[in-house]
Amino acid sequence: MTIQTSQPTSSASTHSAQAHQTVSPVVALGWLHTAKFLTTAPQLHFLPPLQVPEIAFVGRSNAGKSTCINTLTQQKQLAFASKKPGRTQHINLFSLGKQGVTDAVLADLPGYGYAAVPKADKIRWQQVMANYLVTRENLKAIVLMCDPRHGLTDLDEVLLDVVRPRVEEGLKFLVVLTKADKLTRAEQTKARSIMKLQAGGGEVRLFSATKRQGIDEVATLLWQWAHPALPAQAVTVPPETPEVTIE
Ligand SMILES: Nc1nc2c(ncn2[C@@H]2O[C@H](COP(=O)(O)OP(=O)(O)OP(=O)(O)O)[C@@H](O)[C@H]2O)c(=O)[nH]1
Ligand SMILES: [Mg+2]
Repeated sequence: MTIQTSQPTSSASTHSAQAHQTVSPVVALGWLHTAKFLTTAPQLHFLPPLQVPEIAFVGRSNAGKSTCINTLTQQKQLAFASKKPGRTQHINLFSLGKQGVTDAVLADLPGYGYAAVPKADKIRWQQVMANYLVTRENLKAIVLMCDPRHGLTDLDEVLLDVVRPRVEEGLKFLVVLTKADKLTRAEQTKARSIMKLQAGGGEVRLFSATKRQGIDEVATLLWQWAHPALPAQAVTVPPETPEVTIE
């Protein structure tokens, strides 16, 4: 007679539960609210090399990047937001993590496309940003802020081309349609569908800092990207179920 011993909970099944774990917006926002200023750099080589996941906010000048960071982190002046385009001129890093242990970083990048910036400065900045997006090793996700009243600009398209190879290799990508409060419900739905087609498989979310729309959704997504489930190779394969033979 062959008796199958009772199966212990295998680590493989634990892992598959983790891979689909969801997080409540309360946890995701609690994590974002721990944000602290870390450092600022005018150029890529001044940025410290980091091991933790980095999430970069990019987009045209005045799109609402700094405001979005302040809203998600619930801090009025963490990132410099301003009516005057071109307010952010450095790469600013903010650390995140409970109990003082940094487990991710947000990066606020200067916007592009502001007409009043001298051409030489524009070109210099485009090079800094392209370099950052292509070579920053711990870059885990890009959040492209886009005002749906303008849609993707030529420079947004250039950025998409620059990051496409990394997105194909697994870099996470989210288009945040900002200032959704300026659109009617129908316009919001339409803008979202159009962007979904243009985002090349990336995520799309509507967002409004003034109406506090989309905050939970964006926070949850960023938390999940910064806290991925264990990679498959970290899972120990359970021993085969032993068989006990009784003569
Ligand atoms: N109505 C509305 N206005 C917003 C929203 N988010 C940002 N703004 C306004 O848009 C302007 C630009 O916001 P910023 O956050 O400074 O934009 P930015 O993308 O960081 O700009 P740069 O630093 O120049 O690249 C400010 O006047 C904000 O108050 C929003 O959700 N709704
Ligand atoms: Mg800014």
